[in-house]
Amino acid sequence: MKKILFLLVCGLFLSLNLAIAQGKGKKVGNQTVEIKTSAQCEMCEERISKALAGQKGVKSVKVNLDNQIASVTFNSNQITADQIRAGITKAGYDADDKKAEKEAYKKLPACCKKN
Ligand SMILES: [Cu+2]
Repeated sequence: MKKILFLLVCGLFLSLNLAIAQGKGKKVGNQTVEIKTSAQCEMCEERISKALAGQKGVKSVKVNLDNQIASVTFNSNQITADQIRAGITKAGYDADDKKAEKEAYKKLPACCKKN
């Protein structure tokens, strides 16, 4: 009986370790994050793309103007999703719950400001 219990505990421990290892594995490498922005037009799209393309670790940026979602693929070893959001706010746009930096927002052309 004790032997069975011991094996059971061992098995549980092993699968737990495996799950943790897999979780860690997922964090490494390229990831895509979807960020809700306040982009209004193609100029906004370009501005956000340029701002993010200049950040180390950012692989690609796509801004969907229909829903204002920026899909950003990045290397999580080099940059975090929060750093990407910060890059968007620095360009003058909202990024999820983070508000655009006021100074950058003021510099945007009138057509790019929020209605
Ligand atoms: Cu615009």
